[in-house]
Amino acid sequence: STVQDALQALTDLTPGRQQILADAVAGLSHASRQLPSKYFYDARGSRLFEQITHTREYYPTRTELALLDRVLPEIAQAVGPRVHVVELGSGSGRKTARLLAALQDPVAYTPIEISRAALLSSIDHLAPALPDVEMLPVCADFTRPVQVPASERPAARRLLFFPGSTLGNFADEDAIALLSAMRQTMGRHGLALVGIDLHKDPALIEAAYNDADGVTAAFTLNLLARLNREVGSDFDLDGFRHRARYSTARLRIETDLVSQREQDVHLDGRTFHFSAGEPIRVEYSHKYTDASFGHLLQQAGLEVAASWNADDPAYGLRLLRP
Ligand code: AVI
Repeated sequence: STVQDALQALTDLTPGRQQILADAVAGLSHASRQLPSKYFYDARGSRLFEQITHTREYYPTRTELALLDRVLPEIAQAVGPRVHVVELGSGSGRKTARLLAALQDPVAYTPIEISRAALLSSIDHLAPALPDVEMLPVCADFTRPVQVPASERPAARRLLFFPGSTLGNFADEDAIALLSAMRQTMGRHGLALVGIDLHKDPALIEAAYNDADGVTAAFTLNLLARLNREVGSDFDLDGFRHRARYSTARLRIETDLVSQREQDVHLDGRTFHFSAGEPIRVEYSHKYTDASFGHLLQQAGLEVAASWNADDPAYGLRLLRP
């Protein structure tokens, strides 16, 4: 099909060994050690994340799905007919299919995704069910402004879709840069529908990132297994432990891998010395209030056009406009 042809022509922008190595060396050389959470998502990491979304404790995914189902008619009303839906990251397909089915005569769908394989599979899932929606995938880094291909039928406006509270994984500075890039990608008449997890009882939040079966711990530790395999480091997976704590001052889960003893890790001919109890910061998951989210929007030149919340546990969808 023409969609398959278009996909074949796309360059795979998945970060290669050199990029991952450079990021790992830079992060471990920092006084407060860190590794980028985007590297969680290799094949095993993506499977483990999917498993996390089915644990009893991890409420965001099921809460967002239920909220979406409840308010989709209102979203469709607010967005209007003939939109071009642009999704940041290749969605689970589940949320995207529901959104496209609820909208009035959507003209096109563009997933923006850095991995060509993930793009392929999202289109494979969606195209058969939505024959009237033109599929226009783009292989790109969605943290920068993206040129969205024009649809055959003219679109009334673009609707960017960024569910899952993935925004929360970005530090505030990076979240502002991403929201600014989204403002450019959506255009003057565009909108964005963003899912955000909200501040609530810290015990509930911490439980979601410390599930009793240890799926989240396995997910976090998989980062070290991936680095060992792909860039040749020698992290001892029993030498580090998952720790996720909620900071009520900064409204975010801070996830660390904590060295269980004094030890050396080797990477690219360098030695990284760890003391007992020394953490590597591997992830943030921000939980917003109206004030903290409003602050990001203001810095990015966006405002809230409409807002929907689930109450228990609290979770939000925000329709944004420039
Ligand atoms: C993908 N992202 C929104 C998840 C979150 O909740 O921050 C990733 C995750 N990390 C641990 N559990 C889930």
